[in-house]
Amino acid sequence: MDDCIFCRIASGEIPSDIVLEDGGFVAFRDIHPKAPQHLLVVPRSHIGSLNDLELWRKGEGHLLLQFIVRVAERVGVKESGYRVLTNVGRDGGQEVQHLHFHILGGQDLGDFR
Ligand code: DGP
Repeated sequence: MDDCIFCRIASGEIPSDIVLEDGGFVAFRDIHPKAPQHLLVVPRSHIGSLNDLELWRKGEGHLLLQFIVRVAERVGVKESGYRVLTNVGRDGGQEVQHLHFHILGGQDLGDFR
């Protein structure tokens, strides 16, 4: 989608601090980090949110989870621990309408949300 900021980041049209990418997914640093390590993982293809799961190919969710673990390893939080979350819709506080998963770590997150 031309006007989707995360599509444009995933395609490389807009520069970002990419830490890992493959054919399906891209991980880059959040512009407003809420933890020492704060990454966003997005699918390259435009999917609005977790609610649009019907757009996923079979097995893509598993690939996504594997990718998230690889990102955690890449930024050095795999063993110390991290949090993965996705915001959905208005009440979930979703600001960008392209499915993305936050990976937060690098400190004791406690009950941080
Ligand atoms: P959410 O509330 O889950 O939709 O969070 C969107 C996140 O995306 C928010 O933490 C800030 C981040 N963000 C928004 N625009 C950009 C951008 O242009 N570049 C980067 N790196 N992050 C962005």
